Amino acid sequence: MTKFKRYLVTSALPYANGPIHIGHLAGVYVPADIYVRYLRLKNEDVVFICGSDEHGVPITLTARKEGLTPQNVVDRYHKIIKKSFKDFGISFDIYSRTSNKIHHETASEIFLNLYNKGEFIEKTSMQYYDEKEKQFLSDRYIIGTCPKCGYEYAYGDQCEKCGSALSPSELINPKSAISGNEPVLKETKHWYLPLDKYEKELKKWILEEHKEWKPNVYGQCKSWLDSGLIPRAVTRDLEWGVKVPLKEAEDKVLYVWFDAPIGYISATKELTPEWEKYWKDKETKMVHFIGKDNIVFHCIIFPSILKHEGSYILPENVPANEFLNLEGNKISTSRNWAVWLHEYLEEFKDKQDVLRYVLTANAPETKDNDFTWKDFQVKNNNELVAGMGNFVNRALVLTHNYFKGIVPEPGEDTPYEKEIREQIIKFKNEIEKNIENFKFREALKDAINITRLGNKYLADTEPWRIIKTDENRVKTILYYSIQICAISSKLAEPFLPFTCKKLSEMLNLNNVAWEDTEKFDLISAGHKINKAELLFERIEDDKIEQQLQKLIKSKEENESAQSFQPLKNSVSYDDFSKMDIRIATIIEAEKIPKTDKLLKLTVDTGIDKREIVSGIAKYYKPEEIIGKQICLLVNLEIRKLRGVESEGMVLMAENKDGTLIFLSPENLSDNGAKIR
Ligand code: B3M
Ligand code: ZN
Repeated sequence: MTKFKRYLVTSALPYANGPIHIGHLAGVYVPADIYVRYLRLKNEDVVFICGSDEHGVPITLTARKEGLTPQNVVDRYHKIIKKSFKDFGISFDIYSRTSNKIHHETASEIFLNLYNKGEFIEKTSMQYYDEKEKQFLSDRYIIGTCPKCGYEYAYGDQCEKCGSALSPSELINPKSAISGNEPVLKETKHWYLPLDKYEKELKKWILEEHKEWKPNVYGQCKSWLDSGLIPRAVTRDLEWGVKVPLKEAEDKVLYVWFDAPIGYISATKELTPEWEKYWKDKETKMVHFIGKDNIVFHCIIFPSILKHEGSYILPENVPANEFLNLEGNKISTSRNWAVWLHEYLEEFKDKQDVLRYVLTANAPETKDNDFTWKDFQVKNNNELVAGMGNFVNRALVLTHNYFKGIVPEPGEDTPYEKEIREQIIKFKNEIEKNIENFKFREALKDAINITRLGNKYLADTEPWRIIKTDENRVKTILYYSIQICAISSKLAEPFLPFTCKKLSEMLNLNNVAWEDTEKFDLISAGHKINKAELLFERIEDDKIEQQLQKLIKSKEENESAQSFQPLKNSVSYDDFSKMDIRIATIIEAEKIPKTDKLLKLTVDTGIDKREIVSGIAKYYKPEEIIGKQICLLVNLEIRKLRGVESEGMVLMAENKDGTLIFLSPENLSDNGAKIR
């Protein structure tokens, strides 16, 4: 297999903005761990790199919502994530984090190398700015109406409802996600990676030299490249992140997707002083394990950074998986529709391998797939307990019962035993081929077929029926059965590391190498095995029902919470008393041209008559609201909306389904009456 001297395996750095869930595991971390464990068993020189991705706007929004600093947020989740990976057996050589010093130094250095080589385009442009918060608004910091589908809470970089990629300038009625104010446009300078300039070399590198990449990865890269690449800003007007190492850019940071992949490099530096042989030597095979939403960053942007920095190698493969859904719905952190790893480890103690098995057997390797708790139970009970578990238990118990736990001297081989020897070699070769081609579902099938073969062998030869009449034959059968257990404890190890460790202990077996399995006879006659224990236990319906109820409850909670924005931070009475809210009467109403959302109202406030623009056109017809008494915030700064100077804000109640209704006094009141 080895065409390379060593391996550098990275797996996507999870955002330290929430815990790990089964979608992350199935998409990225279980396949990566299988691959690395296999390489180690083949005595390859491999480093397995990961860490927390701790920059980016979502983290700062979480911090703001919870009244914390971004560092508080990333400290909390870095700890949870790192522990849950360790407890689940994801065997990173290092799990680092991008808020640490070595990463800031490494990312700044690479930025400066590119800057000094003149790679960046420097461009000044007008960007949205929140004058109240004194902050530029990028990505998730700005919300507005999606120009494509009309969704009112689209972000500056993406509409979550229709999935369109947006830029802030496309939003209708843009508002700051921080203050709610309408932003102004302000000049700012950023540095752009000239991806358009790199398009030709990327086409050659990917489309010609890496036709072997998985179709879903190759296809996505091809469509990106065919649609033409444009320069991409690699700096942001934000505070939280790696500071741009340029005098003129003190108030800017590196775009999170510029710095995050460099986190692989900084983590390797932390791991070993020999980091450069992994990152700069052509005899290293670099493989990135990621989810499909990260393909462009790992196949187009990061390789461009590495190539044009000039001293790094490029990835040999990027075997991205598709997405795993949960009970037929998309997994969602914000809607708490997920199976969280740290909770699974609590509720299914010592069942790490059951989840590893199910997530590998159902891995979304070529298309999205679904996880259901019923299937989890069936796979555990029918494939692990009744399959591998049952065979191992019978082989060891019968050896104890008939030969006091001493592996017997085998008699003559029959064609059956010859067939078993040949079959095992085939399984081993298939497992190796499939792992090396990132086909872990296929590889797992053959790993489990080893003990399936053992179960059939016992069922066909029935040693318990002939022990009285042909003990010699039983010696051969149990000798072979113990060898099959020993081989399984090695060839299934990349997939089921906890189970295989337990099985090796039961067999009183150690220092078996992967290649030894070719010899078949791993355990000699006379060897004493230890006590037989169950490798797996059944999972009963009530346990599964509990999990389903938990999901239903979280769905109900989110349905109600979903439509209500989370409570805002508390305000002082002084702050509140600054607002002047009065009863007013609508005396005229009309639609504003070119928008189906806004009405222009003329209202009588008891003090004056004024014009107000209000986003209620979807809920009220102009003619039906003349004469209506409303609550009006009269001392809001004047805002120009669609050419109309709006002198105040009509207070509306927003229902669960998003509809808006007026707040009107229960009896006719004086115009100008103060709301207190
Ligand atoms: N933090 C994970 C995500 O997009 C992102 C990966 C970074 S890998 C350098 O969910
Ligand atoms: Zn949309």
